Parts: sequence; structure tokens; C-alpha cells
Amino acid sequence: KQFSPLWTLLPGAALIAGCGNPSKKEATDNNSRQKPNVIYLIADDLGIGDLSCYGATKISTPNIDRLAGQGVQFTNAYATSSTSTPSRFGLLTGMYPWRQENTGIAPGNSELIIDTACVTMADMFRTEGYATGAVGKWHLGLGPKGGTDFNHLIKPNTQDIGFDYEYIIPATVDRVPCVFVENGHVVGLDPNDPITVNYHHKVGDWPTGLENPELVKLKPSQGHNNTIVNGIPRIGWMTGGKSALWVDEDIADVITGKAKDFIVNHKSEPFFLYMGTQDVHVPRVPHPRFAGKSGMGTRGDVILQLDWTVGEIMNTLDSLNLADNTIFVFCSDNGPVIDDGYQDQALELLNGHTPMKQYRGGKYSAYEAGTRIPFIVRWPAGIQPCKQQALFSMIDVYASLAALLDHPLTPATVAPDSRDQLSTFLGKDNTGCDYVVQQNLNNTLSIIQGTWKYIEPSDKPAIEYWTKMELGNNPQPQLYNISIDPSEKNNVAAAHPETVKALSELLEEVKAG
Ligand code: NG6
Ligand code: CA
Repeated sequence: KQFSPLWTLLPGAALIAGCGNPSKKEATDNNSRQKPNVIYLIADDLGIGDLSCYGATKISTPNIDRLAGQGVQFTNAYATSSTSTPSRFGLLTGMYPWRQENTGIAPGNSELIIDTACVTMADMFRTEGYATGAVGKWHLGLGPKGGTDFNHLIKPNTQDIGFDYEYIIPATVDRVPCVFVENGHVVGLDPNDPITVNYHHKVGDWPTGLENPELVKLKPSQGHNNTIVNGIPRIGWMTGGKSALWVDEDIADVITGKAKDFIVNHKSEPFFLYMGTQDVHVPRVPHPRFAGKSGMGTRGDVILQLDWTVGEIMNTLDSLNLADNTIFVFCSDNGPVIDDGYQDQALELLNGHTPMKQYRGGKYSAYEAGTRIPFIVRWPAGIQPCKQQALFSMIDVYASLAALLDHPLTPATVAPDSRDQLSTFLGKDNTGCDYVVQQNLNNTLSIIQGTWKYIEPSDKPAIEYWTKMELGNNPQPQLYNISIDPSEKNNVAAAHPETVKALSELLEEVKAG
């Protein structure tokens, strides 16, 4: 059978703006056009209110605004989860993270939590002939069960789940070990100074925040009082690997450089680059050229640093003439948090800035600000700029890109929860998906369908222990009409028992798979 993958049939130049407006199909002789490159750039803990293109007025993000202005800017897009590890797991596997046990916030020595037998989004791209790379924050574990050994080739790594190249931060920047891993090897490690990592007890004799608080340059507000690295006390203990330690101020430059190198190295073939920034997660440590520039403290400064990163990637594409045929997705992994464990004055210096916009909760929460994220898709050769109000979830990116490439997702165990939402993803249609399911820190699930959001009853704590964030857990069912009550102020479950019943049944169906 002669078939044309969808990407070859898409119209070229934009004619009519606006999501859902049918675009005129132009006769394009582009069967010979190369498959589009895909860059998936996922920021950390960035709020939908943190960007000027989403209405922020106290901070300006010109590069991300430009990306949004040239692409489809979603206003009702969700991460699957309100923390990093499960959110990223869902994106790359197309399976809801709550179906698997070890998908909570991973420690720095966690095993690789994606089964090497799993066919990931990166595997799909590799099968389709793409060069695939993972750069920056990883946070899905590395190595076998029982604790990663950082002193030898770390296996399995991202290269066992579909990536040809990796240059990654194993977990988060507040967790040890504070080193980069490139293709299974700790970068710059001196074999005579091996790394030991432990998440249960102290190892070695490096000072800790608990024992030597006078040695820290950034004081913790919650937790974060184990081994001090570069003057910053972290989660977990480490010793050794001195020559391999990253410099926090340089992380954005290092990973942006690696991402640019990857693009340059693969400019002549289709590539898939998955890039996770450490910004704007704690500890928020801007390079000196951004320090003090936002007037909002370091949380604002690292938003500027993130915007710079996005600009650098865009400039690289422009300089190689690749921007037109590159699908550039930008989003966050979960909602924002102000004080997430260091005394960085994020709250005191907010100056009226609203990372959560009008939404309730934030990172960790089942409420809207936990999972409602900025989400932008730019592809000049294939889509028209527009604002997209359709309901969309990150879980559907995998199957949508598979549809674009006409790549079969078989057997049914491949990306089992991901649905083809390509026309919504590309802004061709504004119907959106039937429902989205989200998860909070405690695996309490909620489901949105149409204007309704249902949060299942939970006996878990109402408030997160450290951040005092409202988790959205309530022993009673919660129902909000988010079209008229986006701030989830009025639980109307008692007044709409039939809607509660319908949504709880739908959620049970989704759980049953
Ligand atoms: C929490 C940390 C928080 C952050 C989070 C993971 C404490 C008190 N808090 O346990 O600082 O690291 O885990 O964030 O330790 S995430 O965005 O990577 O999921
Ligand atoms: Ca995060």
C-alpha cells in the first residue's frame, strides 16, 4: 500500500489563524520533505502564571512569548501529575504513572523506573529513523534496583529506553549526587575518588547542613540539611567525586550547550531532543548574568535564565535553518511552588507576581494549580499560530506524535493510556479530549470532563507537611464547575450527585484500563 504519513500532507504556510479554523489545504510538493524534528523542552515547577505570554506582568519572558506567538498556545493543558517523576514517566511511556508502584518522587540513586522492555516515545522516534537525545533533568532513575553505582558504566541508562545520547542530571538539583552523567558515565570523575551516595544515612566526612549550618550559603527552610555541596545543603548524603561536581551557577549554560551540540550534530537527519531544565526548581541558583535581574529574587532570576535557554535553542534552529520543520514543544512538569525548601526569599520578593494565576493549590496538589501547565507547540511548516482552549493532557503527546508519523502503537501495551489528539495538538481542532485524569502527591486522582472536575475522596492529609500546600485531599467527594469557578471555591458535589456518580464511574473505568 502506498501511504503518505500525515506529516507530508499537512499544509505549508499559514493562511487562517485561530485554533479549530479549518486551514486551506495547499498543494504542497512535500512528500520529499524530511520528517519534522521534535524538541520537547520541559521546565521544572514553572507556573502557568510565570510567563508574560500567559499574562504575567511583573516579569518578562520574551523568548517564550515569541515561541508562543508563533505556535499553538494552550490554556487548558495538564500534566498527569503534580510532581516531576510521575509526570515525566507518563509523558515518555504513555502510561499513567499510578499504574506502576515506584513512580513517586525518585531519590538520586533510584533504579531506572522505566522498564527496559517498555516501548517509550524515544523508542518510537528511534524506530522512525530519528536521532534521539536526552539532555538535562532526568529524574526517572538510573541503573538496577538496589542503588545506582556511579563509579562504573551505569546500566541501564536512557540508552536502554530509546535514547542514542544522554547528558543528564540524574535526579533533581537539590538531590545528590551533584554530577552530570553522559552516556552512562559520570562526567569528569576521577577513578581514585569514587562516589558514594546514600539516602538513609550519612556517608563519608563531608559536612552536612544539619551539623554545620554555619557553612551554608543558602539556608534550608524545610529538609535539605544533608550533605553540603557548593555551599548548598542537599537531600541525601554523598562523598567522593570531587572533580565531577557541577557548579550550580553554570548548569543552565552546560545543558543548553549540550542541547545545542546535539542539534548541530544531527542537523541533517530527523532528531528528537528531550530536554529537561533544572530551572525553576530549588535550589534556584542563577548564573551571575541573571542574578538580581528580575527584581523578584532568585526565583524570578531563574525564570529569566529559563527564557534565555529557550531563546538559545530557538536561535540555534534559526541559524541552521531548521526552525520551520521542527516541532518545538515547551511545557512544565507540574505546577509552581514558592518556598520549596530553601530560604531564597521567593515569597517576600514576589511583588504581586502570581505563579499560580487564579488557580487553587500548586505543586503537589490535586487542585488546578498542581497540574495546569503552560504548554506551547510551535511548528512553522505545519501549523498556524493560535490560542488553543481545548482540554489537553501530556499523556496524549505520545500517541499524537505517533499519529503524525503514522507509526502504529501495537501491541496495546504500548502507550496504553495515550490517545491520539493530534488535531488538538496541532491546533487544527478545538474539540479537545473527552476527559483528563490527574494525580496529586498522594496518588489521589481527579478527572475533568467538560466544565466539571471531580476529585476522588481521600483520607490522606489535607496539607503537605513541608510546604503547607493544600493537597486537595478530602474524605468527601469534591466537584467543581471549573468554567464558572476556576479557583475551585465551591464544592458542589452535594448539589449534583448524578455528576459525581458519572465522573466517579468514568474514573473507575479509566483505572480499570
Ligand atoms: C520534595 C522536596 C522538594 C522537591 C520535591 C521534588 C523536601 C522538604 N522537599 O520532597 O524540595 O525536591 O521533593 O520536586 O525535601 S520535583 O519537582 O522534582 O518533583
Ligand atoms: Ca517539578
